[in-house]
Amino acid sequence: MKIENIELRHTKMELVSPFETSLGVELYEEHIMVRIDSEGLSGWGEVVVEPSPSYSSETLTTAWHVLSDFIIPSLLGKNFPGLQSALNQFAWIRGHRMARAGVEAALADAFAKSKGIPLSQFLGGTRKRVPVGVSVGLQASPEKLVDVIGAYLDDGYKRIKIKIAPGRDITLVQAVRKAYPHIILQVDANSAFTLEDAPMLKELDNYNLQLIEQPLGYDDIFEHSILQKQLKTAICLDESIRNLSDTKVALALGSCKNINIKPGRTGGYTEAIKIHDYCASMGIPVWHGGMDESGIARGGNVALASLPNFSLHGDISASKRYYKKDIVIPEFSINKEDSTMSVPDKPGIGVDIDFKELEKVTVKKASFSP
Ligand code: OSB
Ligand code: MG
Repeated sequence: MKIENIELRHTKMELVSPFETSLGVELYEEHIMVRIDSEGLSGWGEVVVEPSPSYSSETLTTAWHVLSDFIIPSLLGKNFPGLQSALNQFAWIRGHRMARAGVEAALADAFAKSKGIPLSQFLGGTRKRVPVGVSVGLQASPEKLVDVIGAYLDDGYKRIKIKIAPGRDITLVQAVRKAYPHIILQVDANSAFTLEDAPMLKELDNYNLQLIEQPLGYDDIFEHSILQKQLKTAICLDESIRNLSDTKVALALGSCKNINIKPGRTGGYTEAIKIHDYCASMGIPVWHGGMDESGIARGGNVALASLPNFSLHGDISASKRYYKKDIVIPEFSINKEDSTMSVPDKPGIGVDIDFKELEKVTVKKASFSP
């Protein structure tokens, strides 16, 4: 496949409601869309970075820089027999995993389309539907949180994740459990706590949570192993797991019992699949995380989540849970009867780009040719 042209778009899409976590409040999602043109087709990817280095150390500006000055020049005008040979061109770059993942996504979409197969099949996926849930941000009050969750349950989501933060932890879990004693419930702290909070975290054992996501430091693995020994509830790592090596350390130390896999965080599908496969070999279930993506990345997420060990419900929700209007056709929706999302069966990411809508949300555009 010959890489003829690459286009970057900085996009800004308004969320249907503010998304608050222990890291701050988001009103908009600003990501970078990557389009790779090759032999009459286009592959699409999304760099799931944020404007500020809060969830990850990358920013919109660092990603734009690394893409335009290093990754894109390494690919332009070259001909690649397969995905790995293209990835090898920029494998020397350290870090910048979200930037790399957006390009790997666009390349994988292009290769799958050139073969005429769905991305799911290209990545080794085996399922037609993947179990999904919803990630609910911090709300103004516990009562409001209960109401917001009620609306998502009505929409068909059978797994609810709530964000917690210091001072907004046990009280929220108590309120939600009282209102909904039997739902699959899990919490995500985004690294807001320390080992000094162990007594409160131990109390969470009383609420039948599916898991506690990333309670401690964003780059910690060791202290999570100390905490996990004190808890009955499974710890799930998100931020701490960048690659297969981190996964091996975390499982060897007993730092977690589940892993949230996001291709943006791991530097792309290839590393994500290595983590998935290793976890499968160790009997550790994984699930697919989310970064409030547009439909472009969502198509990739659903495809990746169709691999067999993504057995827990993912943070993969319908387009309308995030945006009034998505930039793909058709938009993503869920199957209410079983809280799943259907894996598209058209070639590549399996959805078309809504160019009119994409143009509306584009803040800045750049085109690169050999
Ligand atoms: O920690 O899982 C997280 C969104 C942005 C950054 C980090 C996280 C999240 C979410 C949203 O929880 C998941 C989604 O896309 O629905
Ligand atoms: Mg998380």
